[in-house]
Amino acid sequence: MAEAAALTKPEAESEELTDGFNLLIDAMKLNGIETIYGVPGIPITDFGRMAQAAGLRVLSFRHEQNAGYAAAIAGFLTKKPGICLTVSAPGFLNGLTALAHATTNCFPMILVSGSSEREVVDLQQGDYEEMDQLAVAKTMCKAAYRVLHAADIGIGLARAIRAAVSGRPGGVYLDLPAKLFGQVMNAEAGKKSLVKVIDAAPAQIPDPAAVKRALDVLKGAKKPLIILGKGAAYAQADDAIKALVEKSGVPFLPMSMAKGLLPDTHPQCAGAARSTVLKDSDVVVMIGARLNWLLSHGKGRTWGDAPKKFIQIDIEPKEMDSNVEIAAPVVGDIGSCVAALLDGPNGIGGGNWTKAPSDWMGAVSAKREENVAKMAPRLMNNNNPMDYHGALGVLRTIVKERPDAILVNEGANTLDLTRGVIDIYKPRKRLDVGTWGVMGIGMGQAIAATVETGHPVLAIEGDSAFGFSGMEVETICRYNLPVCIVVFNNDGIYRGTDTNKAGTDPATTVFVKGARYDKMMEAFGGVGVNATTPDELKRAVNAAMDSGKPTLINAVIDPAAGSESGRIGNLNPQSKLKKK
Ligand code: OXT
Ligand code: ADP
Ligand code: MG
Repeated sequence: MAEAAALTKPEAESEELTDGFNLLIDAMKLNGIETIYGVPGIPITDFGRMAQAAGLRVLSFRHEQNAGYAAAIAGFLTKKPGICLTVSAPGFLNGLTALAHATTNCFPMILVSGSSEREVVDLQQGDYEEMDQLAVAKTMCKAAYRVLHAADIGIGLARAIRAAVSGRPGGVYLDLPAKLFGQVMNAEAGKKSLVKVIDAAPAQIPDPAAVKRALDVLKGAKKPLIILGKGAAYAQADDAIKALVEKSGVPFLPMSMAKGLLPDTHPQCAGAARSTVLKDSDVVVMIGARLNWLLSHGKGRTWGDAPKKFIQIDIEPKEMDSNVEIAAPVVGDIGSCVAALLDGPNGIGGGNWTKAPSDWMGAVSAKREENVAKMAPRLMNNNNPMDYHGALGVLRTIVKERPDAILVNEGANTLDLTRGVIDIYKPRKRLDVGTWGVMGIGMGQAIAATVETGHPVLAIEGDSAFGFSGMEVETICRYNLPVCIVVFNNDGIYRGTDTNKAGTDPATTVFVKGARYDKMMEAFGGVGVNATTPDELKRAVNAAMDSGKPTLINAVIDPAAGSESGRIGNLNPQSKLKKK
């Protein structure tokens, strides 16, 4: 048998032995992995038990997809790969969406899955949960590896870690066939086979010529703009980015998960003047953001007719010119690139640098104040049933008073309006649906956010969005985590008012009317509250954030208040034929 060759035969009865289970645990500990998110079962049940006994934190979820989203966001928050552990075929497939999501969002994550035996899988002889998982995973991640011999576990994990965090971060798959776990070998040889990954994500210093080119382009700008993306939040170069923004005097636009890198209330923040700055700017500095659909691919109506030059800072050279010409590509890690742009007398931090024209910043501020003033009265409304703005008005104050809490957010209207209304004050405090706009990240992100940072979480969830991971309220209660979930319950997807004109089934976008999501939390010993007014909502959220008890508040929202797909209704294809 193939795996027999991998065994180092014990030389004497007294010889100290180790096995695949222990080698994997030792390799993880050696590389500073502290937490595993997963679902137990064949063939990794004992591994979970043993890892827990060895001091790793092993958090068991109710579904692998949620464990995977937890691992992915743990990677974003810590710059270390988040680990998701699953069983073979169905468990592996359940984790795969999260692996692809991690790769798409540039979050480092390793999906570790047990698998069936190679000999049986390759001959398709019908093993328990038989599937060629490595082949399936390859298209969904940055790298995929399989380990067949216990002596290779150290190398396998080292390769997975380095692949996940170096260069552009992403998802990695590690395939571990069942028999690997039980393989024994000499303990000393096993110890020697382990690899500590040195400098897993080496600094990537930009070419000085590229830095000079970028400075020259920026110097010529009359209406410059800095766009901060979640890559900038990931990079944890917070002080350098703040210095770049403030010393340049350039307005900045944070993408959703980059909110808080500098506070949304910062005088240079252009979040509330988005359309204006995209349209009117002449030079745009992209820092860890891609010109994908979220930025209308850098062209078209959103960007106006005036010619624009782009400076782009990114660790991935292939990102340059992906949608439009990049006049000044700066390839490297954000910390090094921003430091280089600030450096020296001619750099942005130097004595020879002239700040951006103040009339431009003035025009941006005026637009911003106009939009903020327009929104203000809507946030104070006390409508019953509540609308989104009335509910968000009170939540906005609660977040302001608790800037260390982490906000998790998903839905359509619930997502888009929360993003606009709730100011974020510190880096990496807003987590959401990311590049794919995926529903279901909510509970996984909430759990990992508090586990990884120790801070409480406020999760603002559309009722549909919450449904994708709602069973994890049991997980939140089981581990007694300080998570307050507010479900914006408008009886459906976008709105609760659709009707089916053809039959007796409900319309495709509506749910049970008057559902009580708070009862789900009560079922597992947490606190459930039904809130019908902004006052009730405020009281319940404050109590939850003060107590740290797992809480779910069913916030009753007017079913007619939302719009189709929130703010991205324009992306919905519609039939030009007469509707039936
Ligand atoms: O400058 P202008 O004048 O233009 O104004 C802008 C800002 O300047 C201004 N602004 C402000 N004004 C005042 N004060 C402040 N503080 C302020 N801040 C900003 O406001 C406007 C708007 O600003 P914004 O938001 O920055 O700009 P804009 O133009 O919207 O930005 C464009 C985008 C594209 C960057 C932005 O919209 C964005 O990031 N969008 C992300 C959208 C997204 O990802 N949506 C999620 C997917 S929708 C859909 O696919 C859904 N599904 C299908 C599905 C999915 N997704 N996944 C899976 C696995 N299966 C199925 C489903 C099932 S959503 C969904 C469920 C929905 O139902 P729920 O019940 O959960 O939710 P409800 O809708 O609530 O019912
Ligand atoms: P957003 O959705 O916020 O616009 P994206 O996910 O589209 O952000 O873009 C993030 C970008 O950041 C990716 O192109 C990725 O390569 C880049 N990135 C991630 N980490 C780093 C880093 N440490 N240094 C430089 N670029 C990075
Ligand atoms: Mg809804």
